[in-house]
Amino acid sequence: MHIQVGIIGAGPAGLLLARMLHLQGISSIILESRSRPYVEGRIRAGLLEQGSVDLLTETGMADRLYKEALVHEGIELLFDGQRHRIDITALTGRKVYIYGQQEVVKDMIAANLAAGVPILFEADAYEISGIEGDRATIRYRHEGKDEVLTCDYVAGCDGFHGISRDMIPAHLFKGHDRIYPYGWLGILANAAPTRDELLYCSHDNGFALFTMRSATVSRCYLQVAPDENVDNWSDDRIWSELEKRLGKHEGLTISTGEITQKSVTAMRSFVAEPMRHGRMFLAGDSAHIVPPTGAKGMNLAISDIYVLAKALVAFYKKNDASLFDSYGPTCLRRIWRAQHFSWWMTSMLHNSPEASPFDDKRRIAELYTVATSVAGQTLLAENYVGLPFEA
Ligand code: FAS
Ligand code: PHB
Repeated sequence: MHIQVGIIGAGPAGLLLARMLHLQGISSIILESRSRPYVEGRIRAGLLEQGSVDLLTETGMADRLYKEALVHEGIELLFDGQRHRIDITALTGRKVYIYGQQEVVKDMIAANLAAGVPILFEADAYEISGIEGDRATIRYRHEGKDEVLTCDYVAGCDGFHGISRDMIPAHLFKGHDRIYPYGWLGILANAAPTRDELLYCSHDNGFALFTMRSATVSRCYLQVAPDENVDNWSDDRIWSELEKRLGKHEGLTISTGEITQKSVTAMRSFVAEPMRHGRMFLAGDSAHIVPPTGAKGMNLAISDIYVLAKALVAFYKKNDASLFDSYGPTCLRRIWRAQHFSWWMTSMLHNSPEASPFDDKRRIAELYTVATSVAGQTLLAENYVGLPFEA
């Protein structure tokens, strides 16, 4: 089978690309190694930047989001026994949307399938070849058989553990990595959110984040050791530690409930360069990973695709391949800005076991500097709502 664009991965990156290409009459197919229920049930991100919502709207995939998402205009930083609200919408004119990644993925899969875009689930790509030639070949395993797909271009939307990044020749590849000395224990619980906005808490015991998925479902995170065993954390221990790290603040109490999901995620910053080699493009987590504190992972995947889709459309519609060359540099400008913000939010809010007493004091002073100055609040807010997409 030959197709214009072969997409590996049915996460936010791959699904959005397929949709944007279809809307321009460009053919693609998505190869996804997991089952549809697995992909639609994967609990991950939960916050969408305004730019991401705008793009989902433009591509006709935001109907349910507008009905179900929680629209937020501010967040709170809690530290040193104080609460500081940052009015992100007053400072930037933009909002953020609380809507689980699994819901975004469901909407994207439904839109693509309804339009007849082929998504092969349980189709595991194991080889990409020909990307330096006049057409690429993807070999994959599907329904017990080895299959072959040829395409003009390959979109490596296969996440951090996919195969596409390894197709960049070693002598050209540069990976930039930072591993953090802590991770997050995340829970989903049938419990009313502690507050109707997100609470970012820096406490002597460690960081805690109180967010939500709806008015009845809480999503909370606790800083833990990077290799923490989730089995060490009973529901009671989780609620008690969340209570401690929230601190004693008027009007803030935690309502507990059934914890329906708990997992530990290690933290890293990673950027792969280049993001394009020949006929193959990396997009989303295959090219970069951010610590989740700044809620940038899924949003960066979406902004990569905004650039990649424009490049492919320019080629197929105007025979203009110039945006292929600028794809990587254009994405990387925004990626590195998001990497900085994610590192900054993470380092400012988490207690590092590698920090000296001086570092800890300086970190709290940095939180005061940000929280008590309009300039500091604006800097955080501009990055939090998402920097503009570059064409
Ligand atoms: P994805 O990883 O979503 O999708 C890649 C897809 O490719 C997967 O479905 C995979 O099965 C498939 N695939 C891989 N190899 C393949 C092969 N060989 N053949 C076929 N298919 C293949 N981001 C936030 O903003 N906030 C958060 O709180 C947050 N929490 C996270 C928690 C966890 C545990 C993880 C892993 C990530 C989290 N992220 C978070 C980041 C996450 O949301 C990603 O940024 C987002 O999923 C990126 O989307 P994609 O690039 O599409 O990659
Ligand atoms: C989430 O909803 O998972 C989330 C929200 C905001 C963050 C991090 C994670 O800063």
